[in-house]
Amino acid sequence: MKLYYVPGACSRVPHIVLNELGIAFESEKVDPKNKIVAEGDYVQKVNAKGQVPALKLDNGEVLTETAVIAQYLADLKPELKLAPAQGTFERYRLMEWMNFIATELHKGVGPLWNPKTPDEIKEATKVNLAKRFDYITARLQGNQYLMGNHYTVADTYFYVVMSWTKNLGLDMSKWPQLLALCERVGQRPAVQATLKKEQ
Ligand SMILES: N[C@@H](CCC(=O)N[C@@H](CS)C(=O)NCC(=O)O)C(=O)O
Repeated sequence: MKLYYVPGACSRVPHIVLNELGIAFESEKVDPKNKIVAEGDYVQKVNAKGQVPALKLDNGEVLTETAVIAQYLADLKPELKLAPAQGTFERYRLMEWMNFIATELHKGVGPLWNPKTPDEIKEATKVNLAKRFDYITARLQGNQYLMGNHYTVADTYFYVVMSWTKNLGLDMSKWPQLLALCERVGQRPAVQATLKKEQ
């Protein structure tokens, strides 16, 4: 199994999950500019979407989409409970979080990355994000993690997206519970190992 990643990008999510599993895997850094990898052109040979993450399985299949790869990996070692068992209602709760993070947060911060985004759009984006942060804060009340008191891949995804907020000029001091969650996740050995590798 091989993970294609860009340091600090959303591909850090499956990278952390792979380290959580403690299984052997290969990884290759993709240069976001030329997108050339060992096989040749990344877009032609690995992921036609041109994005990371991509996970190449031992049978040659390539899986994409952060939320899906993270769950695929979690299911390889169900005993770690990084995702509730498939078919349970709790699994749909996890999928609800994964979809929310992917669409509202991961893609929600998108306009802030683009230097050409007009200031009023940036401000509207920040107002929208603030509503999402308020919502998550309310959901977190009394809980250590998004799914309750057990760490799951939703927390991994949330942690990675939140790690971009500083660079995006988002002041997170209004949401101390979210910062505390990120702090908790950041202390995990698998996260530390991933940060070291991606440096
Ligand atoms: N829908 C994809 C989006 C992946 C994505 O946005 N990847 C970014 C890095 S965080 C990327 O590769 N951007 C470079 C590009 O789009 O060319 C997912 O959820 O995995």
